[in-house]
Amino acid sequence: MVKRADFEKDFVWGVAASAFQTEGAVEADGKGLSIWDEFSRRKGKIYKGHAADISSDFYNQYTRDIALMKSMHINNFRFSISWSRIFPTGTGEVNAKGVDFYDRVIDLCLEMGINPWVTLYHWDLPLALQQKGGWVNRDIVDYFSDYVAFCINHFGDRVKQWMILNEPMVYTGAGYFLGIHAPGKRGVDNFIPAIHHSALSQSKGIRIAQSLRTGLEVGTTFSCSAIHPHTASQKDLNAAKRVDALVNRLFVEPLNGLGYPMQDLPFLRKIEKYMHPGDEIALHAEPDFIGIQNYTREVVKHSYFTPYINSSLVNAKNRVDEVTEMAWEIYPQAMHEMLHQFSKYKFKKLYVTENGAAFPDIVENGKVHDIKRINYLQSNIAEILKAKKEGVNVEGYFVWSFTDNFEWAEGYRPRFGLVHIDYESQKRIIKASGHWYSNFLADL
Ligand code: IFM
Repeated sequence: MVKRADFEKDFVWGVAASAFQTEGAVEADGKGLSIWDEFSRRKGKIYKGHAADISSDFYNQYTRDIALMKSMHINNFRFSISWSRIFPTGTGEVNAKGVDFYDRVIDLCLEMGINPWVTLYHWDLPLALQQKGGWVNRDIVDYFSDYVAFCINHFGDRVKQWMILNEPMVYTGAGYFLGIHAPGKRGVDNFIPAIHHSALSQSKGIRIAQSLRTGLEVGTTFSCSAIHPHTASQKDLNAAKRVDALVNRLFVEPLNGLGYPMQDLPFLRKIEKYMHPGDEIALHAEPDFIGIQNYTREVVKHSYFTPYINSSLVNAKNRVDEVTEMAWEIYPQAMHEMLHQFSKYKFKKLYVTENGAAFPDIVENGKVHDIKRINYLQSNIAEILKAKKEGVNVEGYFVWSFTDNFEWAEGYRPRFGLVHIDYESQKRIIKASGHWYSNFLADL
């Protein structure tokens, strides 16, 4: 069990969520459509055709949810702003009712003594911008910069912690290379420019936020997985190196001034076509923190037939007895490994801005006894403590997620919440893991 003395007094504990996954109300009060609204309505894209139109209804239930959060002693809430609620077509005229919604959420958090941590882009690009090419079109850097500036100017008097992007590797990879996430584009000709324009937007967004106001903590977040070779053969070791470059280094290294990891990933040379003079320098910024988001590890092997990376994953289901609802191995040591790996870049500080697990919930007599989630969270927190004791400058931890929500292409099947949602009635039940986290926070 982790005790207060184990952590510095000011370690940040919180929960995380995102706009598209929780808000519902996808066309309420002047909101414009996002790429996820469009993609999730396409046939065959989402598990059992689940729709996010209502989700956990945070747009209408936020007072209830924030009060519940408070009752659970949670003092830090990470959520995202939906760009198309603020700018329905991505640019131009502001939608006052959308702004008002986030004003109310932020003000209520502050009234309740909950610190709001805001992510500016958690994958729900305004559809109107995708119609102009989305992240493939370099103009996105300017559109995004304007949106960042608006949010910092308007909300920055009250919100002190900002994250520019959420997991750029995931939305560019799944959305612009594999086509399994919005906007459903495929291939390197989409992926490569989407990478470069996201990386530029990330560093420029950080600089804009830092220049518009003092006293903010401005960061950005990265998905990461420990990458281990299947065997000790040189081929598998090289495969692991390539996958690590793609999964863990692609976005953090240009931000850190190291450029793209082209040496370990030769296909990235294609990015040169999209580089303008000065871009190499522009990719570098000095965030006040970086957020790392780790859930598992991957085991990889050499694969002659996989284009670009000549590597493939060894399915966790074929390696271990138990996996989560996402088919991810439960491997808390990955958290420790990733904290050390990312601390090598010497950013000012690290936060674990997401970590959690999806397991099926069984509701019995109005209770959810999710012991597996409790074990998962406790063992991950123990790994963070270990890394911190070893000198890693990690300063906080956010559970993904506060409530169950819409898990992208997986729909509502995986449940990540500390709080169970009955999607029919919108009833909330604090799971055993939620009670455990609440007691843990109360004891600090
Ligand atoms: O639900 C997602 C979140 O949107 C981004 N990080 C991983 C989570 C679990 O898959």
